[in-house]
Amino acid sequence: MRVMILGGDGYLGWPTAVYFSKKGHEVAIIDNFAKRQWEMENGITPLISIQTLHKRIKAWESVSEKKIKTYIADLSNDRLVYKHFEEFLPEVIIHYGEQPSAPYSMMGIHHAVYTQINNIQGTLNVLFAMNRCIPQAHLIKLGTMGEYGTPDIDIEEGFIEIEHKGRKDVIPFPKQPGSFYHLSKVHDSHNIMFACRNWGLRSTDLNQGIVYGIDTDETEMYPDLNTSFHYDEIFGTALNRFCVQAVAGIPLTVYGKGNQKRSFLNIRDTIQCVELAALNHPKEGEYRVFNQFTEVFSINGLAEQVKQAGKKLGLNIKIGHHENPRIELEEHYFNPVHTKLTELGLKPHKLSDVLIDQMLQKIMANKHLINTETIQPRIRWKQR
Ligand code: USQ
Repeated sequence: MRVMILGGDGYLGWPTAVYFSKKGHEVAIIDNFAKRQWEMENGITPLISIQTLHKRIKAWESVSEKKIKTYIADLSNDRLVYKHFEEFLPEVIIHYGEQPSAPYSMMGIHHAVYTQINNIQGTLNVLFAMNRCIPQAHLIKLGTMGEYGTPDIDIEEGFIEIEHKGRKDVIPFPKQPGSFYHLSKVHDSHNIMFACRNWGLRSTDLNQGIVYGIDTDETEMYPDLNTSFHYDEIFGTALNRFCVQAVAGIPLTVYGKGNQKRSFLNIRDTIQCVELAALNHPKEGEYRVFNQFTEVFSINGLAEQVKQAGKKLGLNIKIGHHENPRIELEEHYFNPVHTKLTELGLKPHKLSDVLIDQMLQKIMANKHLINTETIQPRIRWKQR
């Protein structure tokens, strides 16, 4: 297949690109290096520094003898999106090319507006360019489980059957997201669903949970193939942060009561899920939603697992309790359905002591690189 990865320089985009390349697909990356700019703006870096995209592609070529094409382009530039789609003619587009952080979007008016314009405009340009140049292609779009929020009923996989005043219909599951970032994904979902209905495009919206992990089989092949692993308050996700805090000797930053429940998956399973979606494409005009995660944990449960795994390595880990910088329910019902990827053959890499142990060991080997100043939460959801 010809596979184009939007945001192919990022935490998930890069390992996806090398995986599909290893599998023999023709791969191209589009990226504008915005993530590297957001890092510089905020004085943060990944734990282990990553090479330039060009160097990483060269390194990949030398270990695999496979080529990856690169297009340097901002998705907000519609003419470039059309041009690159016309040239590469992708059969599958995997779209990670968005601002991915909830805290970043909550820093203030400029970051909220930027996140929504960047994400929504980029996706709209992708949809228009698909319609013009490659209407048969399959758009695999990274959405988020956070689109649903935490309602007091089971979360269905994209759609719910409703009976109202004696009539029934199947409609999109209600969305109650918890940040301007998560809202941008909701708006994307509506735009994609409309484009499928209106123009006959085909798309899979992957409502992904919180990803953890440092390596995949391919990034482990050579040091220059590292992906960008963050632990700061902006781009670091809960488990990745807790593992770095454990090694740095900082009490784990559990926000509020810590009884918030969220869905999680290993970075290796992100790639597995995206591959399953790519190999099983939707029909013309079909918009489908997969809830992409493998397990549910409470934040306290996660912190406790890190503490127990760290104990075996001789780490004396404390669990701290912070006033919650976010506005979110800290005790709630949470039971999301996730059967569609399992039906397609997903074999989860579940979280275990062994896995946390591997993460802790890699972080311990790079302990000297931890910048402890970027860990404590400063961005508040409440603006006044
Ligand atoms: N949390 C803590 N302590 C921390 C960091 C987070 O208690 O140090 C808590 C938060 O309050 C929240 C939960 O952990 O309740 C998750 O926070 P997170 O920062 O790990 O994840 P989130 O902001 O929800 O966003 C991440 C990704 C985003 C993706 C989303 C999936 O950054 O791109 O869309 O996970 S989901 O959460 O399912 O919407």
